[in-house]
Amino acid sequence: MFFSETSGRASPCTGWCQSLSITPGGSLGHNSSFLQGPAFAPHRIREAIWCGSTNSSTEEGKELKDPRVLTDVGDVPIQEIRDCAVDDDRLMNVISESVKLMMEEKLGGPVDILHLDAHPDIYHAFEGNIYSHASSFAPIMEGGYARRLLQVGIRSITSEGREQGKRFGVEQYEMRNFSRDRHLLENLKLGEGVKGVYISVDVDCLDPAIAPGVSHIEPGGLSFRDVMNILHNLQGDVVVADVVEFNPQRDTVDGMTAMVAAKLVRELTAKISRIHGTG
Ligand SMILES: [Mn+2]
Repeated sequence: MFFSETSGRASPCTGWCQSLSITPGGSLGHNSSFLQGPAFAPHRIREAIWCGSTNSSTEEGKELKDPRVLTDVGDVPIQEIRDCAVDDDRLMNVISESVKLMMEEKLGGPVDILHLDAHPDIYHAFEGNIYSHASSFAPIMEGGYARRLLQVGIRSITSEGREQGKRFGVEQYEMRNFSRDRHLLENLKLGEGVKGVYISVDVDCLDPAIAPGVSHIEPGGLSFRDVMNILHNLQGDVVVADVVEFNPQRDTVDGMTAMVAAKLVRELTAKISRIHGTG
């Protein structure tokens, strides 16, 4: 699932099914605190996934053209529904119910969440907005939907972000300590005893030199290979994933960040699929 806007992440039931990776996009810009360009992301990511400059095999040898690995079910028409004057509370229900239809069997209990982001997105209500993209993880933790929340790539965090992290027992791994934490993060084992693992990737976890097409440019981030190592080596039953905050309006003319976001979707889809790769 690639949501352009992190508000979509606040639903505890969003995600891909496991053996069949369903990939709905969602476009929602109005809860963004700065720019709204991410609303255009799903279309650009789709184009980049199937771009002729690369092939349809993932790094570990899974074939994306196999519908058991990737099935694209289109977008949830979030912005269109909002244009009909549907308010945010009801919008959240639309998102939740749409995804519940697709993955009912995977609901009904907490997960472990691996969250890659420059920001902890855990304000109670950023600028008074509980649906702000900077507040996604507060309702998840308040609602008990996550047993563990690991935040990786953090390098823009306020005292409130740290306090909220302590309050909810969040494991916050800050970039300034990444060389110390690298071994641990590249050998994670999560999801045992709960419903599985939810991976949420904000594209700005990456260094902006690699992925400049984001609204909140924050130097000093992860390399693409750092992220791949963390994801490929993760041991656990990954049941849900999202890729958020790619802003095509800030991308390079050759669409570098679109390719980065697309590769994240490709590799995450493969991680969820139970089909064995050839790599
Ligand atoms: Mn972020």
